[in-house]
Parts: sequence; C-alpha cells; structure tokens
Amino acid sequence: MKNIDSNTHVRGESIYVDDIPVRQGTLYACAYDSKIAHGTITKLDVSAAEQFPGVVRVLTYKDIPGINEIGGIIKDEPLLAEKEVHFQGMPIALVLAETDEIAREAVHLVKVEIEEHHPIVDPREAHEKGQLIIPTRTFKLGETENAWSKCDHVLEGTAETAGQEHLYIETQGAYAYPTENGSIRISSSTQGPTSVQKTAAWVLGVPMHKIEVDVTRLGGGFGGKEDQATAWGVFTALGAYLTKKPVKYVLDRMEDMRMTGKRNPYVSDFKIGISKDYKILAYEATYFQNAGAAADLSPAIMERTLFHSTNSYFVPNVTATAHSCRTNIPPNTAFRGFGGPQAMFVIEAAIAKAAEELGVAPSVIQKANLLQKEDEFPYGQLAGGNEAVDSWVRAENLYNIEQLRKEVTDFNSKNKLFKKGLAFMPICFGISFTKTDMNQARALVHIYQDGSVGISTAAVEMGQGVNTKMVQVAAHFLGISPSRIKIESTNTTRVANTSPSAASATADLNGKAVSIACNALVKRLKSSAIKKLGLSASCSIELKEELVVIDGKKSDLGWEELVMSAFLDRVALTENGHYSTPTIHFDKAKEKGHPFAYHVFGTAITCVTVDCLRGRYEFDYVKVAHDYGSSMNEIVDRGQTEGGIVQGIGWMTLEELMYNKQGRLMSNALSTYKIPDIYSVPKELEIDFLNTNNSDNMAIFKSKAVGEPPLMYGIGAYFAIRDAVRAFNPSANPPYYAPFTPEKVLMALYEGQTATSRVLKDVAVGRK
Ligand code: LUZ
Ligand code: MOS
Repeated sequence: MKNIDSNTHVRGESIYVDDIPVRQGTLYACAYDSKIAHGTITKLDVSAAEQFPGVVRVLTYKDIPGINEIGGIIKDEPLLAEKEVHFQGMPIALVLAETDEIAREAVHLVKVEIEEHHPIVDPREAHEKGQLIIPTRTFKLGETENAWSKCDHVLEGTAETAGQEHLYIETQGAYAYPTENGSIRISSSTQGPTSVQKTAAWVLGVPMHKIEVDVTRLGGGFGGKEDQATAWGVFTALGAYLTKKPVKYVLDRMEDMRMTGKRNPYVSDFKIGISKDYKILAYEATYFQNAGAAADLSPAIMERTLFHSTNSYFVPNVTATAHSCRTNIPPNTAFRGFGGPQAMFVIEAAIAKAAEELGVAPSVIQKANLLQKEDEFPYGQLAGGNEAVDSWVRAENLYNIEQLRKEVTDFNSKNKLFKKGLAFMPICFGISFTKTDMNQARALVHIYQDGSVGISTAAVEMGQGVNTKMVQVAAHFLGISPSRIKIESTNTTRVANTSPSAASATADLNGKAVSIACNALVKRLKSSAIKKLGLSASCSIELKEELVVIDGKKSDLGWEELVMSAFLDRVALTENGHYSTPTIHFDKAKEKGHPFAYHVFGTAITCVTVDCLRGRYEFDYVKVAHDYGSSMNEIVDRGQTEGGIVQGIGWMTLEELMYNKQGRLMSNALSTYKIPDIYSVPKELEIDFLNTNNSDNMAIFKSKAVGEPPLMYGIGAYFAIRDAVRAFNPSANPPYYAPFTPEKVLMALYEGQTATSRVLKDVAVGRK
C-alpha cells in the first residue's frame, strides 16, 4: 500500500502549521535570544521594543502566570531566562506583534546587558568541573579488571562524534488561539502533543484540560520535535492566554539552527582486549556526553548509549560508564538513534583500531563476535535470536563478498590517485522506550453510520508513514477497504496522555491499540450479524472483503448494511483501544532487566571511492541485509531504510556542527552546514528484506520497527573511507572522529612525508 499522503504531498496540498488559514487578529511572536553563552543578566529593558509601531506586547519571565519551566525529565530549563543565561540562543523576551516582519524587527530593540562568565563547550571540561546533569551511570557484565591479563592484545583510544542538526524541512512552529473560559487550542509541529499540553498547562498555571494540542502532520521530526517543539508551542499558548488573541510563531531556518538543540556530541575513551583468535574478551568505554545547557532528554539518551555500548557483539566482560556533561551550548536532544549511534561508533572504532594493530580487516573481528541467541547484553536481556549472524551471512552471500573484495583490490592495484574502501556495519537496536512506563498507546475508533471509519491515535505522522500503517491495521481487522478509513489529526482531547512518537515504536504501540479497538468492534458487529441473519451463536463468522462470511461462505450481508443495522440496534460503534508492551522491565538500581520488546538487527556493506588528490569521496554502494521481522509495508519500510542510511552517512561525513570557544554555533546556515544531496547519496542502495520471525505479541503484524535502526548503517561510511585512506597511505592513522569531511580525509591521505612525496612524484611524471 502506498503512503496515503502521497497525493496531497505531490500537489502541495498537505497541511503543516504554516498552512493553517490565519484567523483575524492573529499576532506573531518572535523571541529575543541571548547573544552570550554564559552570564548574568544585569539589565533587561523591553520598552523601546514595546513602543515600536505594530508591537502589541513584549513578554519576559515576569509575565508568566504559572511556572517558568519547560524541562521534561528534570526541571532545569526556564522558558524565558530570569537572572542567568546558559547558551547562545536562550530566549530572554518574547515580542508579540501584528505581523511577522514587525515582530522580527522589534526584537532588535530589546536591550539586554549581560555580565559574561566563562562558557564551557567541551564535555571533558564540564566533567572535570563537576558539571553533570545526572549522576554517572555504569553498566557492567563480568569483570573487565580481571580480563585484561587474559587478552593477547589490549588497545586503548578515544573516539569522537560531532552533533547533528535535524534539518526537518518544516522548521519548529506553533499556532495557538484562545477558546472559552481561558482555554487554549494549540496547533503544534510536535512529536509529543502531551508534552506540549502538560508544559503549557504548568507555564500558564491551568489544569491540563484547558489545553488542547492538535497535530495534523510534521514536515520531519527526527527526534528534534520530541521535546524541543514544546517551547514554541508554549510561547504561542502564553501569548494567546495573555492577549486573548491567536498567536503564531514559526521559526525561520537560521533561528531554528541557532536556538534549538541537536544530536548530542560525544567524546569517548575505549579499551578493548582481544584473544589471538579475534574474540573480544573485554571492553571498557567511558562516554562524555555533551548535553548542552539543560537536561532535556539527555539523561534518557545517555541511558540508550549504555544499552548499545556493545552494538551487535557479545562481549563477556564489559564496563560502560557514561557522564552527561552540562555545557553552554543549546540543550541537545533526541535524534534518530537517541545515543545508540554514538555508542556504536565507539566500539566500531575500538574494533578498527585492534584490526589495524593485528593487520586484519575489521570485518574479521566483527564477524567473530556477533551476538547469538543465548548471549547476554550487559543489561541482562538476552539477544533472543540469531539475526546478527543471519544478516551478516545473508549479506556476504547475497552480494558475493569475495567478488566485492576482489573489485576493491583490483581497483586499488590499478589506480594510484583513487582508492576504494570497504566496510561492514552490523547493527543492533533495542525497540521500546527505555523508560518502561512510556510504552503505552491508545486508539479511538469510530464507525460512522454510513460505514466510514475515523481513527485517532497517539501516533504523529512526520513523513515516516505511520498513518498509512494505521489504515492497514484497521482495514485488516475490520475486513474493509482502506478507502473507508480516515486517520484524524493527533489530538490530546481525543487521545490523552500520549507518549511522543519516538523510539521507533510508534507503529507498534499505536498499531496494537488500533487492532485492539477494531477487534472489540468486530466482536459486536458479529453479534449483530448473528442476530440479523438468525444464525446460531456457534457458527463461525468473519468480516472479510466488506462481507459477512459464515462458515467460510460469503453471505449477502455487506459492511454498510451491517453497520446500519447495528446502529439501529443501538450497538456502540465507537471503541477505545489501549495497549501496553508486555514483559518489559528494568531495574535502575541494578542496571539490569529486560528493557526491550525485541531487537532489530542487520548488516550493511559500504564501498567508497576516495579521490586521493582532493580528499573528496563518492559512495559506490551500500548493500544491506536488514531484519524487518515480517514487513507490513515494504514501500514505507524501504523508504525509512534508505532515508536512515543517507542521514547516517551525512552525520559521518559532511555534517560538521562547530561551536567556537564562546559557545557560538559557527555552522549556523546551510552555506556552512552541508547535508547529503543527490550527489552524495550512494550510487547504489540495495536493501534485502531479511524476513525473520517476531513475536506477534510485541510488534504489529510481526513487523519490526524500522524508524531508527537503519541510520546506524551510515557509520560504515566512516570506516569505508578510513579503509580507502589507508590503502593510499598505509601509515595514516587519523583520529576516530566523525564527520570525516573531505578536508580531514585530505589531511589523513598526506599524513607523514612518504606518501606526499610519492604522490607528487607520480603526478610530476604524469602517471595516473
Ligand atoms: N525517546 C525516549 C526515544 O524518550 N526514549 C527512548 O528510549 C527513545 N529511544 C529512541 C528514540 N527516542
Ligand atoms: Mo526519536 S530520536 O525516536 O524522537
């Protein structure tokens, strides 16, 4: 089934926040944000801005009727700065004006004086100074201390990954208007409608029932709107509450890049111990997470880093320690993978380092340590299946690895100035919110008297195709055509207390809720059919292809007639389905449990060609065997996989977020922050659907979650480039730092004099 939004997307008719028809009297908001990363506000004067023609009001923290707080996990983040500023981009005042242009102009008239303090940008410095968001956590399996002496090789190193800008095409924004009795309705571009509702309620000092949050769809989220859509939603609610006018605020691209948090950068230390037959006997990692100026989701992200410290490998002795470090950059947040990719890069770096030391390809070590069914993760859960090995073997066989290797070797022996590199990237990603209580969802299903169906769930459509999957689920269980089914906006008055659409779990959780509601309705409709047709209650009855089927035979009773007669019999044609993931639990005191419903596995083979004169590179292919369980929608799932891979490659190669020592974002526009385009995606993207068994109880239609896992295949890009660089310059040992930009590749290619002089000599004599 095709994505149900494809027609309106292609015609430009899909509705986003900025497309909502504007109501009369709408005001436009714009925040004045701090130009200083760390300091004390000594003067705040908004009078000139307030007197600017067209400005209606300028708000500061003093105008907040409730609590000046937007922190989700920890209440450590004011909506508007009071005495201190903690990052460049921190909102200090909010201008409300008659037009967007006036609001943005008047912002410059806000006068703020700040006494500057030393800003911290580096997470290690924050750690040394005791600036931690939460206490340090450690996951342990076996005893690393005793294991080192048993290893034939022990290697240590550091690895570092920069942040990543979400770059959703639709920037952050919201539109709010007052309804009766001090209530507010907010249209928000958020992954978490309940977060916006809850936070707006406490900022306004009203009960949650006064706030209604509605989401039609997002032009991309990628985690950037799991928590960080909240501030903008709350700003519009605050403005609407205080002025009794509709208030709209949609950020422009540079405001969004400057003021919002991104993927957490990490700096990490590792130590790996290997036996002579390439078994990883011990692994130690210490992660310094750059959380930014407030907790946001960083504590949960740090937890997922620990869960994924060993990627898809079994290591009998593990000590993984994570520090969440408070720095003076915008609070970092969820980003596809949620701390998992950062951890996986570190163990892949450790394996690469060991392989380079031992003179083998990293894949030799990778393959020798893949998880098997009974293997235990450092957090106590078992792998539960052999998909790590199966996907690896499948990729090797399907894509003929010997042939691929030969092509690379042949090419490299024939070419001096271009070199190819190859890398394997196996992945393992745990599905469920790591916070057990978040793994719940609800669906409200109405069958209207004409037989059409309207469904509300907690799922937010952000381009990932979740609404399409919800239609599939309902059509299947009701036995009707998808054309009868409409997915309504996500709205907190129809589906309450929602978890954000995140953690790759949205289709699972909400699909299960839809199936539960539909099954309850079907049960009632079957009773109606039995009554109407005068059947015995013991006959077997099904709803299939819009007909009542009795003992395997189609009857004349169709869906519309059945629905109408049930309605006339006063049968309830509305149902609320509730699902919560069974089995899962986690004990934080012991750091052990069974946090995930299941794991997603897969293996990617990446090949790159590096231009050794310029440092540029092109990806020849990424060939994947991906574990989809039993995919419920191959078109949607392929789209997610391709998008994830390209986004992961971008993180590893081009996208360099740079903050200077003053905490100022230097790559603050699309001229300095490069994301993958049509020229930088792999020339070939081959994806094999490894159909595996998944529990029906844990995933909708046994279809495994697909949102985040494929991003981590992108990590192979770094190691493929590294392989090519070393084919050109065997003594190159560039830092394990991503992104591996062309500049950094060029430096690695010419590390040490030998290589430089050799190439220059070759070039001089005109050899290729
Ligand atoms: N969000 C969250 C997530 O709140 N908890 C999670 O475990 C998670 N995992 C992945 C992506 N977002
Ligand atoms: Mo996400 S990183 O699943 O919002």
